[in-house]
Amino acid sequence: MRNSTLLLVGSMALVGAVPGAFAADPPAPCPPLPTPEQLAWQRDELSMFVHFTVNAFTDREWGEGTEDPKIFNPAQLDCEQWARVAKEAGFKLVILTTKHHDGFCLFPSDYTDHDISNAAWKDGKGDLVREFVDACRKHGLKVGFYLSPWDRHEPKYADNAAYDEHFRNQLTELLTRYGAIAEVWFDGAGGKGHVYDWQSYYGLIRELQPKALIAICGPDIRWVGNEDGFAREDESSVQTRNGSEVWYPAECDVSIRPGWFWHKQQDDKVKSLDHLLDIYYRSVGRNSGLLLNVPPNDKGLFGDLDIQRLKEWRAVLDETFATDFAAGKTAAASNVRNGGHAFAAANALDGDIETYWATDDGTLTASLEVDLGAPATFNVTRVQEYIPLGERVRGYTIEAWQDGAWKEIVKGTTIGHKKLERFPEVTTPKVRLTITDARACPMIAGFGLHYAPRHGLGQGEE
Ligand code: FUL
Repeated sequence: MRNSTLLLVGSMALVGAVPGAFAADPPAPCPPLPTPEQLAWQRDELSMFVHFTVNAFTDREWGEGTEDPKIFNPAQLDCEQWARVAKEAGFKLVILTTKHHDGFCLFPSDYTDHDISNAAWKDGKGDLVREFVDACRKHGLKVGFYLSPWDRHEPKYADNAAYDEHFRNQLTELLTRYGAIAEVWFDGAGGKGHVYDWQSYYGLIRELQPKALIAICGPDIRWVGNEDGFAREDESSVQTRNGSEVWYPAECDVSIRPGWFWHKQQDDKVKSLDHLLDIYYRSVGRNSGLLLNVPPNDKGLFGDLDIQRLKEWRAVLDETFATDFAAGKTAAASNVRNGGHAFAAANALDGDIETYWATDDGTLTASLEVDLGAPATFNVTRVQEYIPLGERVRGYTIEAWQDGAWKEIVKGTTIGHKKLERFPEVTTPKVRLTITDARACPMIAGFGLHYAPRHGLGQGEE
């Protein structure tokens, strides 16, 4: 009896030590940390922007606010086409301009006549936002709303306080009629000199949709600072706001065409495949979200060339990342937290970003060596940190074993959720990732070696 009790206790301890892994003394958080919504957004990586308003009928980029709502008549509007295209291209969230600077609302608003209920489309009985939301949900996509603070139509815009109330009313309509909204996008353009009561907007959003992220002119997602789709090489989610460090990940917004809105003469000016691949590597591959705009035409449909290009883009990305030469290979590390299995080097190669290789507290530099078994040829590396417990790495290198010595192929600073590097192809049997600088013990959730049939290098400025 005594013996069997001992046996039972012994085996329970063993069971407890194996799969849970992370019960075994994980590193302490390294603040600031992402909220669950920021984390999910970063891991989603891809959002699609849809710019649509009267501009599709007037050939303008910024409507003046004096357009007759009647001109808005996308006779073949098919939000399901947008959603299908977005889904198939790998986007997780779609953000619609529910009101751009011209003030025309794609939803029937009780606070203006400058809206869809005075459009020719569906004799004013339609609600485009509703159709958009339904289509996204049907195809498993999250929904976001752009609502332009700058309003060139609304007479109340001249009076700050009156406009704040008007804007909150419209936000309330959007945030109470259409179910869960993942992101609210506040554009900083235009309206020079106008003072907005941002805090009251944020308060309302937190009250009505506590899980919605507030982007750009908002505290949750940061504008990367250009409209080219390019993040910095050392992009970090750790930023300083009012003297304190906060988690504030970057988003890269860029259009698939020269303009944000559809223009017939730009139908053949859709960005090239190489340009779009370059954008991917310089946004998602630099620890940022990509928000790629695809504007519907005056029929209410995405253009054939835009769709074709997105398909090509997805096909190349799938081909590139479907094969990982490091996956499941033998890994050894110069330091493993507690010396045990829970934080082993192999966790970085298991295809699961919830498991990670970690070092002991205070060990801020360490190497992970991967034996590929046989020489492999690749031209892209992928490194991912386990960001739920903070962003740590501030310097790293990747080396390939060549002619009897280690040769550096990548030297970087930040990693964050994902860092991709491109280079001319390398063939090697062994690779080494070295963390050279970190804010706290590094936690590496993913390390991959890929071969891109093309990766856009050489397009745009590096
Ligand atoms: C800018 C706007 O002025 C453009 O029209 C577009 O909406 C872009 C995303 O943001 O600031």
